[in-house]
Amino acid sequence: MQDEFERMRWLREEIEAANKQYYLLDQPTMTDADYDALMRELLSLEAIHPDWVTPDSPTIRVGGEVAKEYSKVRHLEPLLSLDNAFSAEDLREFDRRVRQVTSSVDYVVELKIDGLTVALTYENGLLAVGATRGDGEVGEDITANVKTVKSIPLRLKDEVPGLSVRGEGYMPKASFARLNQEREEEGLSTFANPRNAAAGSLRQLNSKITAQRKLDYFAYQVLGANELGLHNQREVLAFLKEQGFVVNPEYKIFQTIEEVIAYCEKMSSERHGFSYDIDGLVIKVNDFAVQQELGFTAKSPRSAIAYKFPAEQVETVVEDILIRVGRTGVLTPTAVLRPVLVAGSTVSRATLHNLDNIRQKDIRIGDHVLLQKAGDVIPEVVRMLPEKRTGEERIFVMPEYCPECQSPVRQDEGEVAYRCQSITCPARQREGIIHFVSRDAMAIDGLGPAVIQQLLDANLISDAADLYSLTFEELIPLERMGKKSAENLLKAIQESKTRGLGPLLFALGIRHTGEKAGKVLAQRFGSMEQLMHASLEELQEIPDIGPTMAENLVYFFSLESTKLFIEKLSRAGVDMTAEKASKPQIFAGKSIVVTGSLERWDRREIEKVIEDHGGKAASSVSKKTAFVIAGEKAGSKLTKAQELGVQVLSEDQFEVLLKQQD
Ligand code: 3B8
Repeated sequence: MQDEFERMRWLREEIEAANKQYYLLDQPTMTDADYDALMRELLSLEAIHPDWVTPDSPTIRVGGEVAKEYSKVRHLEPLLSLDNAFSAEDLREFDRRVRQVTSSVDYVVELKIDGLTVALTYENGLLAVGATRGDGEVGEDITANVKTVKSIPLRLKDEVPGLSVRGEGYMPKASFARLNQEREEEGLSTFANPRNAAAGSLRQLNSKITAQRKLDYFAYQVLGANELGLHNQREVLAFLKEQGFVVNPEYKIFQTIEEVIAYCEKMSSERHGFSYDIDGLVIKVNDFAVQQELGFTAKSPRSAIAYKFPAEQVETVVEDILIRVGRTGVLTPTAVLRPVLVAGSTVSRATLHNLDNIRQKDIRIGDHVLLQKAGDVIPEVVRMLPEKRTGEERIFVMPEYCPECQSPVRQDEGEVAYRCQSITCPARQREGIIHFVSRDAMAIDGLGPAVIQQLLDANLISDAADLYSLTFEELIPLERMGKKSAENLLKAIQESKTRGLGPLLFALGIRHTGEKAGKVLAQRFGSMEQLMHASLEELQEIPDIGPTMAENLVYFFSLESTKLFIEKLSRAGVDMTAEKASKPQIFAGKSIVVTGSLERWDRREIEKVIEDHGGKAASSVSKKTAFVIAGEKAGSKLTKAQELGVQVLSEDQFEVLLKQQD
C-alpha cells in the first residue's frame, strides 16, 4: 500500500516535470507514448485509491466533469477592455496623454493574442476558479475546463494566499487546423477561426472534450500586484513566469512612442509568422505609479492601448454575382471570387449585402476588386479597381423572379432589400431550418446546411418540427450518413427539446426578435401559452421590446400557420416554458435615472437591480423619466428633474421602495 502511495507521488512529479519541459521550456523530454503510459498508470492507481488523489494531480487535466450549465462568477474587479489605436497618429495621441502626467515613460509592448480573456483565481497556491470574461462584471465558471489546459498551472510555485491572474486562452493554429479537419471528416460544422474554436472549447459543458482540444494560455496581469511587491508590468511578467505560467516571450520595452510605432509596423508584416493568431499589439505604461495616476475611463485603463493591425487587403476578380435567398426571403447578392488567400484562409465568396451597396461601389461582374476581412473574419469587398477595367464588365441586375421558386420579387417600401414574396419558397424554408438549429437557437450539433438539404430533398422533412419525428431507419440511407453520425444526430435532436422558451423564440425566426429579445420575453411570460395571448400594449411595456418588434410578435402569433407549427412542436415534446423572472417587476416599463454618487451602491449594481425589477436604467432625464435616484454631488440631471417636475428619490427612499416589494 505504502509503495503505491509513493508510486503515485513519483508519477505526479514525473508527469508535471514532463509538462513543464514541454509547455514552459519547449523542450520535450519524453515521448508521447511514455507520457501516456505514466498518465494511465496514475489514473488507474487513483481509481483504486480515490482518497489519495491530490487537488493538483495532473490527471485532472484529462477532464471528466460534465456540467449542465455554467454557474456565474462575479469578478473580484471588473475586467476592463482596451481602447483601440488604428494608426501611428492614434498612438502619438495616446503618448501625449501619458506625458501629461509624467516626463519619462517606459512602454511594455506585448503581442495581442487573438483568443479570449480567462480570469484565474488561486487560493493558497491552488487553482480554485477559472472564469470567462462575460460582461466584464460577471463571467461563467469554467474551472473544470480551465484545469485541462496544460499551460495553466494547477499549483503555483509559492503558496501565495490569494492570487488573481488574467490572460488570454487561445488555440494554436496547428491545433485549430487539425480540429477542423477532424470535424469535417465527421460531418460536423467547422469553426471559422482559432478564436471561435478556443471559445467553443472553453465553453464546453463536457470538460473531457475541452481536454482533447489543444488549448494554451498566456498570462499577462495580476490583481493587487502592488501588495505583492510588484511595481511594474515587467516585474509582473517575471513573477508570473516564476510562478509557473507561460508568459508570451515576445514582449519589448521602449522609451519613445516612435520606437513603439516602428515596432508596430514591423510586427504588422510579421504577424502571420507565429504559431498562434495575433490581431495587434498591446502597449502598456510599465510603471504602476504612472498607471495609477493616469486612471481609467468608463471601461478602459488610460495607461494601455491596443494597436490593431490594419486589415490585410488583396486583389481578386468578381467572376460572377449570385443570389442567395435568406430565411426572411431577402435576396442577397453574393460575389463569386477568384479564390485568394487573405488573413490566413482562402476566400471565394463575399456577400455584397444589397443592390444599393453594389451601385454605390459600382461593382460589376468581371471587375478587379480589393478584398479584406472585416474583423479579420468576414470577407468584404472594399472597392473596385477602376484602372483595371476593360469595358467587358457587366452590370448586375436584380432578378424579377426568385431564382429558387420563380415567385415575383419585390422591393419593400422604404427598404433596400428585395424579397421573394412566397412564404413557401424552398430557400426560405431551408434557411429557416438552418436558423432553427443554429448555435444560439435550438443548437442541434451535427445538423449542417448540407444534411438539411439532404433531408429536404429526400422529403423526410418539410419544416423544422419534422426533425423531431426522424428515425434511424430514415437517416441511414442518406449519403455520407454513418451509423454513428445518425445516432449522434438523433441524440442531438432529442436533446434540443429542452432548450427552453428563450432559445425557442429566437429559433422561430420572428422578424426583429433576436436572441436577447427571446430571453427577455421568456423571462417575462414563462410559457409560450402566456406569450401567445399577450396584447400589443403588454408587449410594448417591456423594456428592450421596441414597438416594431411588439407589432411583429402580435402579427406572428395571430397567423394560423404559426399556431399549427407551435402545436406540432409541442406535440413533439419541445419544452415551451422558462423560469419567470424571480423578482417582482415593479419597475416594468419605467425609465429610471441614477445620478450623483451613492453610498451603498455601485452604479452598475443599482442599474442591475432596476433592470431585474423590470425597469430601464436610462442615462438622461426627460418627461418620460419615472423618477431620479440622486446621490451626493448630483449635478445637471437633478436640476433637470426638478425643472421637469420629475420625482426625485434619495438612496434611502429607493431602498424602502424595494423592500416593500421584495
Ligand atoms: C488592461 C490590460 C485589458 C487588457 C490588458 O494578448 C485591460 O492587457 C487586455 F483592461 O485585454 N490579448 C494582453 C492582451 C489583452 C489585454 C492585455 N494584455 N497581452 C492580449
